[in-house]
Amino acid sequence: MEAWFVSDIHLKTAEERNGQILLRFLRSLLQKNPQQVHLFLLGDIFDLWIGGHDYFVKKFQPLIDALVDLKKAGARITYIEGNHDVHIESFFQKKLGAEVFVEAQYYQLDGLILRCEHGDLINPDDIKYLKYRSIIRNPYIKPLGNILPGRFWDYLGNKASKNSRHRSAQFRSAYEQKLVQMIRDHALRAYQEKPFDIIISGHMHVFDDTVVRIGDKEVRSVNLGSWFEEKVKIFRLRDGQGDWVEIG
Ligand SMILES: [Mn+2]
Repeated sequence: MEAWFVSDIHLKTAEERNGQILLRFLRSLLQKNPQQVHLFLLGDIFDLWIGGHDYFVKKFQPLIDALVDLKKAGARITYIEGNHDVHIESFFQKKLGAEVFVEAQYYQLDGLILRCEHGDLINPDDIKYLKYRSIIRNPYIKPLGNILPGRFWDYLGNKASKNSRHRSAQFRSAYEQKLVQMIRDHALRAYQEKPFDIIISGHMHVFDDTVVRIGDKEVRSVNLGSWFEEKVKIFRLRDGQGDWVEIG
């Protein structure tokens, strides 16, 4: 089994650098043995995707085609929504056949227990975001995702992501160590909820791969960082071993 973990690409178009890197990566998975591939999309793959609009499907068509091919060839695709890809199941689950979730999920992979999540609950101090999350996750808001036109969400999302990027860039440079600590503290908290061997998250845009000691147990805590780097690297679990693969 070969599992790949991708998050926080924040694609605005299929044509930009990271869109092309993702496309080449998806095609490379197709060249392997797709029936042995489990692709985890752990949120914020797109800078904005709301609801089941054709608008977004068309906007990212080459990538969608590659995902469809991969699924048809027998790969398993799990998509955990981020805060920029919201209420996506009407396309990704019903049409593409991926498994779509919002909250953390547990998997057994080559004898390891794995916890995967987007990571937007890692920072308990981000009160503003937690409020926003409770609004966009409200079941009464959900239908709007399909009613209001894609262009409207695109406009709103571009405005929102500009603000949040500005904030988070400042936040990051001053508090990167604090973010890393939050990721590790979260691993501890999550372990108390339900034990695992590896926890994999994104959202924080800080790469972190460390061993956290919990009592006499050692668990691996991985944050996937983002694709806003000169070199893109993807976390892979193959035959129970985790490593980072640089792709271009
Ligand atoms: Mn996020």
